[in-house]
Amino acid sequence: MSKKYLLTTALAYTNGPLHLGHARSTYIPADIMKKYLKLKGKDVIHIGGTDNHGVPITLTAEKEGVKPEDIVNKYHNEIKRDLDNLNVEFDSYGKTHSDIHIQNAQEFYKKLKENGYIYEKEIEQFYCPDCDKFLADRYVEGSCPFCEGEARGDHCEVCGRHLEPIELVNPYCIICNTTPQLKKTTHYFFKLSALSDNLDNYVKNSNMPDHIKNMAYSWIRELHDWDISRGIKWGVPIPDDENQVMYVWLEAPIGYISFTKQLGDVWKDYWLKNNTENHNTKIWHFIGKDITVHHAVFWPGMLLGNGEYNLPDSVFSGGYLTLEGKKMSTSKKWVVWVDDFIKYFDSDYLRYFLMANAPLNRDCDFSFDEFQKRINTELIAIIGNFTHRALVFSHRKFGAIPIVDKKDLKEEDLALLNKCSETIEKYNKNMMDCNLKDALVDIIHLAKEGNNYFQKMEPWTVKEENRLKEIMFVCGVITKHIAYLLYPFMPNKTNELLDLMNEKMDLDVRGNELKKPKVVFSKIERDTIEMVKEKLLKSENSKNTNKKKNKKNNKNKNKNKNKNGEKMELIGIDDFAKIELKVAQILEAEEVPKSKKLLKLIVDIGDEKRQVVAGIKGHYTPEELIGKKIVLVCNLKPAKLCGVESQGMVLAAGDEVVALLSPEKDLPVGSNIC
Ligand code: B3M
Ligand code: ZN
Repeated sequence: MSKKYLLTTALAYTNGPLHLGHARSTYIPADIMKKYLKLKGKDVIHIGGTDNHGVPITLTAEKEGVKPEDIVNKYHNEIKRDLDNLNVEFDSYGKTHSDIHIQNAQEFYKKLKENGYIYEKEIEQFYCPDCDKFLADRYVEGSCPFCEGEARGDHCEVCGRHLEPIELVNPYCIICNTTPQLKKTTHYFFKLSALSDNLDNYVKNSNMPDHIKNMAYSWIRELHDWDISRGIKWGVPIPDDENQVMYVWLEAPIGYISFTKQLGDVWKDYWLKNNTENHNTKIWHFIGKDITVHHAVFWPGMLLGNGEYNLPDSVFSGGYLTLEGKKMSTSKKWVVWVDDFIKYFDSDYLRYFLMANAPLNRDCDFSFDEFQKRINTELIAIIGNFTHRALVFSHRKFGAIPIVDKKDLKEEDLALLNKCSETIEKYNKNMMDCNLKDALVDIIHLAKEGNNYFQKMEPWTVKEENRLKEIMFVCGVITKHIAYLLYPFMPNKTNELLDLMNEKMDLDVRGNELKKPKVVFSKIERDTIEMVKEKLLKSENSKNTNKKKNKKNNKNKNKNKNKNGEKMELIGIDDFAKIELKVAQILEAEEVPKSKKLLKLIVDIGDEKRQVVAGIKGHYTPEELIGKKIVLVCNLKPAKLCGVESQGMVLAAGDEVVALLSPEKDLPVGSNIC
């Protein structure tokens, strides 16, 4: 059965331009895959665009005093400019704020409704009496119930946990600072929970990498129905309800289909189940790892509920990129924008470095020193060195890559040509598994072999012309292989190389006249790196920006950010001694109503009993907690979480798997920990 590949990249929010993190996690890997498949003669298209709805965009517009459309258009253009500069090619690139998408998303919704997957339900939501409006997630902020850090309605900035607005401690409306009230309103829900068996089955049969499958299974086990409407104006209107728009995460992925539709009728050959019976469509989503659940569970759930479309075959999620060892932060200006970077360096160098640095699914760091080192010691010293020497020597001696009869080649020549075939085999396997770093290593190894061969053959000492021709033929073949295999990663440089060789992008060597060689891979100088660092690394970390001034109740925010890779703030033993830790025993445990994560515990700390609220629901059942000995922070100021008072904090560790800390030996309740 023939295959068609449809690659998509996450639709960037039109809320800012692209930075190196976006480039690394999503756009560069997808483009490499697209170029690779195309070069192999496959039917492949890359679909992308921008995500124009959602509350952050309306907030930016409000802050700047302009219409959301203005923000959208500005950043849509900037994002596309950045992608063009990175050489990321699309077959169709769209906007979610477009007629084709709005219509398509509404049709999709109607079909979900027709199939019985949408229902209405009354919920309680924060409402600001001053602004007279319901506050969608991001319009309310407060403190995180888990770490007390500064948190937005849907997410804690400090510990990174997903939150529901009503879980916030001391919530306030971000427009006017008023404390919001809970008020009843009717929302639309998507019956995701009804699809859990189908989803489980789908994930099992998909080709997602194992780590993604495992994440998906754990989410599927805890599937809730999904609140998919918002009482705001900016977005795709819910059909037949003028007061609500679709939650942005419901409509945005439908954009993958809408933007394929921009290509005309061929869209059906990629998406429609009925049209693709005679071929196999591989839909591959490239995304950043923070949106894995949306692509591996929610979106396939929507497609299953709709029933008309093919489901994704795989999801490739790129890890986070830190900058010089610290978490990137656009608000603190600790970020390198693509547009700034490419003023100083060829985008090919960035593509190379970001893929060579670490496997795609791992987090990794961008540092300018490391960038310079890797480019100079790998790319320049190995690949650049070999290809340059091969071309210079052949040009000087013969004016072309000499063509010889393979029958005459010596054993060492054939061994190296064999290496070429082995490299291609390994490289192809790595590319198809999206092991892009390993594929680059394959190319580096081949270039190393080339260097060794050149060194060993010492062509400059070879007098016999035929033998010299054979050696330079072998070097020419390797150069051609390097250019071809490296092309998806470095389209500019490899095209320059082929231009010097007067060759096409394939594996054959035709012996065409060589152009006068020039250095294709030029070194990055120390001075350049220092100058660029000076210009681009300007954090506002230490400055007290006035942005946060009018926020309430967050006095201690931002202190403990070291979890996220930022520099650890050192404390003295006196600071530590301020924290009173005790062994406590859990006497009672129950769920906190309306909260997805909280359990209410009654614990014994020896001389008194305390009520504490812990974010461990889903990781422990109330029953299994009774009797457990744990560690409690006893002198924390009491706080209300979801309306329930907590007089202390239970210590626990872990993200996906959460474990309570407990003394390793059976100690009496109330024992001090120091
Ligand atoms: N705009 C989030 C992001 O840019 C979101 C992706 C939508 S993909 C359908 O990471
Ligand atoms: Zn308000």
